[in-house]
Amino acid sequence: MSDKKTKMLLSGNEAIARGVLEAGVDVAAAYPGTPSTEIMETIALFGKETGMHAEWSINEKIAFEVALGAAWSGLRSFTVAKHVGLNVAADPFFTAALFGGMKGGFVMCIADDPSFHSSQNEQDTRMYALAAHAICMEPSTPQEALDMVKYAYDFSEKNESMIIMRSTTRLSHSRGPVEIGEIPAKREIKGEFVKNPEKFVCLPSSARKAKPLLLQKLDEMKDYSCKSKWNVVTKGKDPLLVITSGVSYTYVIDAIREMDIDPTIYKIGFSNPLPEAKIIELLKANPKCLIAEEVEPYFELLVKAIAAENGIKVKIFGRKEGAIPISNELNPLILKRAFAKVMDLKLDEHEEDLPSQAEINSQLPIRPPELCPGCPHRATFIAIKKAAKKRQIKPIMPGDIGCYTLGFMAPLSSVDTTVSMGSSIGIANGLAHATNQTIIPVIGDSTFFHTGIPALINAIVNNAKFVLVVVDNQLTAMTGGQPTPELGITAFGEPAGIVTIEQVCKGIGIKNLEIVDPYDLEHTIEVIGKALDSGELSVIISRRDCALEYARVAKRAKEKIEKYFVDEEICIGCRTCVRTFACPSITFDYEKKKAHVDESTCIGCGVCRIICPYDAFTKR
Ligand SMILES: Cc1ncc(C[n+]2csc(CCOP(=O)(O)OP(=O)(O)O)c2C)c(N)n1
Ligand code: SF4
Ligand code: SF4
Repeated sequence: MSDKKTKMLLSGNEAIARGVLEAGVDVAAAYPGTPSTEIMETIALFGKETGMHAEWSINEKIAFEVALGAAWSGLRSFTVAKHVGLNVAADPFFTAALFGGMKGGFVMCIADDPSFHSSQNEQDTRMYALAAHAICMEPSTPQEALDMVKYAYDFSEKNESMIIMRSTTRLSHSRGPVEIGEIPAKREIKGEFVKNPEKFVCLPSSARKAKPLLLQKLDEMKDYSCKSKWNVVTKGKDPLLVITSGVSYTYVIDAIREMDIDPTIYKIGFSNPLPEAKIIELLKANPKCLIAEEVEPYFELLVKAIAAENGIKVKIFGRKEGAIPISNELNPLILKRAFAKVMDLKLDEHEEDLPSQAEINSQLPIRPPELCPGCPHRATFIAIKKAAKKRQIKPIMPGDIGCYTLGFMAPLSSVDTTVSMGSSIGIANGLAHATNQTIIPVIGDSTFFHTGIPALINAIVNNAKFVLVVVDNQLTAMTGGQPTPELGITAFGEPAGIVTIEQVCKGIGIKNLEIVDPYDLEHTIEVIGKALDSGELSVIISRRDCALEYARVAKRAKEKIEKYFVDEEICIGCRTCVRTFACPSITFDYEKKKAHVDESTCIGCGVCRIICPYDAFTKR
């Protein structure tokens, strides 16, 4: 990125990162999660030159607290997470919103994921803002994202409040032209924490005083919200008001252009507190109101309440009412259909009949995600299955969130539950007490550090017995390979302290602890078997680099990877490799009745050699 005032094509995430850098943020902390990850990655790429501190924290709660500590020390601070990350940070978030006291601006960016593109749920961060009485802003375009972030820092400092910057997948990941500004020159970080127990020791007695002050502040901000440049009315001639925000606004614009209609549009950048007086004025001037928003009917519920409280006779349409589907993200066609319904218009026939996204998806060939060729997780799952089968055990395997979640798919069929990060071990605790079944929770290394450790301690102190398998590929693979505590590398790529999983396990008193290499399948099966036989709480760290990362590193170093191939003289066509193991590099030629290895994707892990009962796989 250059410092000159010039236009660049930036994604929403890059624009938010650029806004953070231009705002002169001194401390930024995050835990990765799609669709937000690139924000911190971009800050880490360019932030070092500014003298700022940027870090991948162990989880979102800690990232939030790192930023809060900095803001309370008078520094501009930033934290970012995906929507479910706010659940992890919710405890300090609610209290920080109540007490404020941010002398340095504090912006928390949360990226929601309408349509569940890469998430287990579709929660709406504006609901959190409402519940915590926190200020929430929503940009619509990458340009607005950059400008709004910079503005938010001034606003945060003026009010000593935290600002939520809400993005969604489409804004985060789509690109647009952005006029960029200057990034402040390199500087020393020099904040100072000034003691103020009334403000920073958040006790019931001070909370009781803080709450009415916060509510009053938010109430006063409603007027400000009415005048804010981020809440924009575009007057139209048609007797319809559209209230919208974020990326939905851009779909509204597309839809009205294509339909040649002219409603009044109220684009809201301040989602909390709402510009109530302006909404009342606009509702009174229009007989109908369509609300276009993602994800929940947040505006719809509040606007309906405002209309009812003020006795305004206006028909309000939206997601709850049914003009717009209640779930999944919007697009211009969904809005055209909504406009047609609300304004009693006819769409072109083909638009009336166009299949929905769900209908289109059901017509497409299914391309489920799968573990990469040579992924060590596959070998670990196979080892668990083989060890259990030998003992005629059908274990229950609470899983977790990471690449290894894909272990739920056939033929591995090895993940029985997935809820939230860290919950494999938590649920294993419950299952261990509730059943007589054999419990084998499986968790990734990043997830172990994120929220797995307390649940493992819980097992020790409550006598829960299970065999925990930590699939340790030495990075956070699912979100693109961010470092874990075992790597000893900061977000800037500088050397840092190391914490290993075995250190943690030994430290908390795990007695049965083993480290295995899943590519050494036979040894791994043996070790898992012994742990199962012991009936004790055991931890097995199954450690081997992520295969994708291994291939990347080898490519960069111009190292040749030795591939495997199938010796057709030996292969008898039993299909054990494709049926039970399913490495995507292995296919089966039904004419020849022989297995085949795609050498372009094979990473030479050699596990297929052990799987094949006839030893048909061999090195090229
Ligand atoms: C609370 C929360 N934060 C972030 C994410 C995004 N995310 C999904 S899996 C994952 C970590 C995966 O790393 P690891 O456990 O090491 O497994 P791997 O993908 O490397 O196999 C992250 C950060 C999430 N789903 N939930
Ligand atoms: S990215 Fe790494 S951990 Fe994830 S599936 Fe591929 S090889 Fe396995
Ligand atoms: S060696 Fe075998 S199991 Fe490993 S990637 Fe190649 S084909 Fe797949």
